[in-house]
Amino acid sequence: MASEITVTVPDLGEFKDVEVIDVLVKAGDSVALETPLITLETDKATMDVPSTAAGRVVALAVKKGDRVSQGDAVLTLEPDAAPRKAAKEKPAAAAVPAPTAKPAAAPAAAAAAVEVRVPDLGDFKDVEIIEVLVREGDAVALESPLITLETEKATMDVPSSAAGTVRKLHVAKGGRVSAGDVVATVFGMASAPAAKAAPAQPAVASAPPTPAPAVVTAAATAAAPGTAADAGFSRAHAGPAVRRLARELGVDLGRVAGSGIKGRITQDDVKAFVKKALQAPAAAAGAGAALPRVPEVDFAAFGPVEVKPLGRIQRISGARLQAAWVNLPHVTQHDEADVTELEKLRASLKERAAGLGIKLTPLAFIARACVRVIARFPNFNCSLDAGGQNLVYKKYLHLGFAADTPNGLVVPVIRDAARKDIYELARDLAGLSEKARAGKLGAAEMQGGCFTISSLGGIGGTAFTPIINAPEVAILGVSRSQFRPVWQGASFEPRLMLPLSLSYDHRVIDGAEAVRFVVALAEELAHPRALAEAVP
Ligand code: CAO
Repeated sequence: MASEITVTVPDLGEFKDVEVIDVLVKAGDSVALETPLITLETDKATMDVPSTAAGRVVALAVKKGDRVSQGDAVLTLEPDAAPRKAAKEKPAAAAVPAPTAKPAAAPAAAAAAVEVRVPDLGDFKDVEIIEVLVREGDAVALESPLITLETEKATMDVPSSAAGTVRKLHVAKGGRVSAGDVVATVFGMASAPAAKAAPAQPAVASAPPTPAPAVVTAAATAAAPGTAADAGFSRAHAGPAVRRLARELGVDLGRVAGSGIKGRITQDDVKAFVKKALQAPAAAAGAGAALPRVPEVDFAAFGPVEVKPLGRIQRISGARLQAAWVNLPHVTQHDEADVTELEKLRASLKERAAGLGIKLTPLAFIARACVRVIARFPNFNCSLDAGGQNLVYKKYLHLGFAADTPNGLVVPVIRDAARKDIYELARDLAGLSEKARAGKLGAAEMQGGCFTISSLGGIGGTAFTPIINAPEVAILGVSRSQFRPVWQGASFEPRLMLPLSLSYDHRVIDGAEAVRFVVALAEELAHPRALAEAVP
């Protein structure tokens, strides 16, 4: 039996007495060369101490909360019967993550500025960077993931080919890269074989990036650029090993509560999150639960096909629509408003409005009616907070409206809609939809919405079930008005009837409240004089 070896803390640069914030193995565990054993945290960085040999852990010399310095024992290991060369050569030396690595500390490596490049990506070029995991000044260990790439087929991390400090980042989130592009300049220790083979080449060129499991791909896609989930993962207070585990299990770290020091997320937290998600019923588990998949079909087996990629807007809005559809218990309440008088009023005001360069469509009146009714039903202008335990009531009312554009569906937002009369609303509706169709809407013009109107009335339809623009709690769908015979107490009369479809989040709004809202809205539209009044 091979004799036991002690794995020690490597050169930590200027750091001493560094806190052990996570112990990643226990006695009896089998570990491979480079398996992270413990995680250390300085005030500047988090780093894993990897195993210097493959074998079985005999005893741990540290526990969570201890403080360690270079040379301190981490654990004793019974090496595998045929230990790898590296373990034999430096049985007690620890590999690596040194925030300011010193050349003398590791004989197999040389201190230098190492350009970490994108490795061979097979057939892929111009691949999108969906996450940047480090910042300039961060300490990274060898193999620490630096960025995450996403092709149509998989997500993959580009690992660091050196341990040291990130001196310069050459890429940004949303950018595109191909094999050989420089990702970062890391000052520290390049891995010896790579440095020898081709100093200017990516040290990981021979090691293809690790595609993440399919579930991670799905999660990454759902977290469209700039969404909360995506930002949550990047900002989560967690070390590289925990991030790796979360990515492997498809866990959005933004949703995991950290039990470690200063709220840091540990491996146990990630495991507990997964366990809870598996135990909870699918509906309650939210994003943690896997949805049954739609069967994959080889369409080409049945006839000729043409494949076109989804557009950017479709990809982003598709993911958001699906998130709202699966996370919010939607109910749609249908009703009709008698808009005969409203149409007469609109016809009488249309010309004057046209003189001011304003196209007075029914939507401006509907928007004004919504504003007036929302003022009486404040639940329609609130949102659940991220934890789902509190309602956030907004003291402002920005009104979104769905606009159909050649590139897909967008939702521009009319600021402070409650302060605007029908002419100002009509002007905003026309201006924003024109900008939307030209693809010129700024991000700020699509943010902060409180309630959305989706009007298909200009096209047709009798009713539909609009999807709530979460985290808003309700959306009004409008279909085409039509003259119909309506019983007026003594006879049928032709009345212009406007179909309304209100979808609401049943966690926040009760059915009775929803129908009261729609009835009040229909009343407003049926007696339109007040809608056309000036707004104080
Ligand atoms: N019933 C009958 N006619 C209606 C109507 C209704 N409910 N709503 C609008 N119209 C009429 C208008 O009066 C106008 O007719 P005139 O030119 O004779 O006055 C015509 O239909 C076209 O209106 P519009 O579309 O130019 O203007 P709008 O203010 O009604 O709508 C906008 C603007 C941006 C909402 C609309 O153009 C649009 O993009 N709608 C699609 C929204 C959408 O895709 N929703 C689905 C989201 S979920 O996939």
